[in-house]
Amino acid sequence: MVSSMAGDGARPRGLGGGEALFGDIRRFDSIDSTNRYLLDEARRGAPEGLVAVADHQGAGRGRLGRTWEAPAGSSLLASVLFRPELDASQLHLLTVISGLAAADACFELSGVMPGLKWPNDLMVGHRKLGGILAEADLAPSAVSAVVVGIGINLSWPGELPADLSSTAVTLEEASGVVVKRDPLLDSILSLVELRYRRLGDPWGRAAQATEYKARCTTLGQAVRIEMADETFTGTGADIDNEGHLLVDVGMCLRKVTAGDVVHLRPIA
Ligand code: BT5
Repeated sequence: MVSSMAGDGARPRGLGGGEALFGDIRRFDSIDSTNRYLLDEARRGAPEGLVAVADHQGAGRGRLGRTWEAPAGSSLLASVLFRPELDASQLHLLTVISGLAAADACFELSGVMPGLKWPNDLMVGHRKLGGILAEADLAPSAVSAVVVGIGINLSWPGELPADLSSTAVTLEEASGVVVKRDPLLDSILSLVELRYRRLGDPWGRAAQATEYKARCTTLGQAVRIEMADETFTGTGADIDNEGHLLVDVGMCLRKVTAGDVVHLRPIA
């Protein structure tokens, strides 16, 4: 159910006083998935910049068919629609800039700066604070739309579910600060807009990837890479200009464009 919509003259102002790119925000009390909603809207022709945010998702999605769990009102659950002029090989940069923006916004409002674990996690220590899910709607010859969903745990009403209690964390637990969803969303949207505009030229793309590289906690770590058809180990070595991970496997660097990364702790 849509509980309210911006767009009737109440659109937020963007950078430099212009109209904000992400000014049309659709708010839901409950929905299956904000990513699913925006992908459907994109197929119906919705313009770039549409945002969906929900108090609760009945079928919140993670990557690879996994689920994102969050009690009603506990989290930021939001998605944004991009229609990027990027090659398919550059699309991971949308996850990169969203992670950088989300981490900066968490720091601004709570004082805690989450770490960025490749490819899509916001971490506090070894526990997951948030995750990013980019899903593309590919037209025959080009990328027509990419929806980037962001889930961040703010304050849970009770105990974390048993399956998450050792792996997840909330921003309140990490910082002692109760961060409200809407100011966090506003901050993320304006920071993502700034970064997204910089993706339009090669220098801007390289600069974003370089910043991500400087902040990515996967580099220098012993890692296990889990892909659909293969698992291997190595050391996180570098991030290329498209935001992909390069893993040192001894004889060479292997590029990883998609997959799960497990940070292996050294054996004491
Ligand atoms: C992600 O997937 O981390 C992407 C999460 C994206 C969620 C947002 S919410 C708004 C938008 N709409 C959607 O439907 N989704 C997006 P992945 O890397 O595959 O991680 C998923 C795994 O994280 C699960 O299998 C659990 O182990 C764990 N997990 C689930 N809920 C969690 C939570 N609230 N906090 C921490 N970990 C969680």
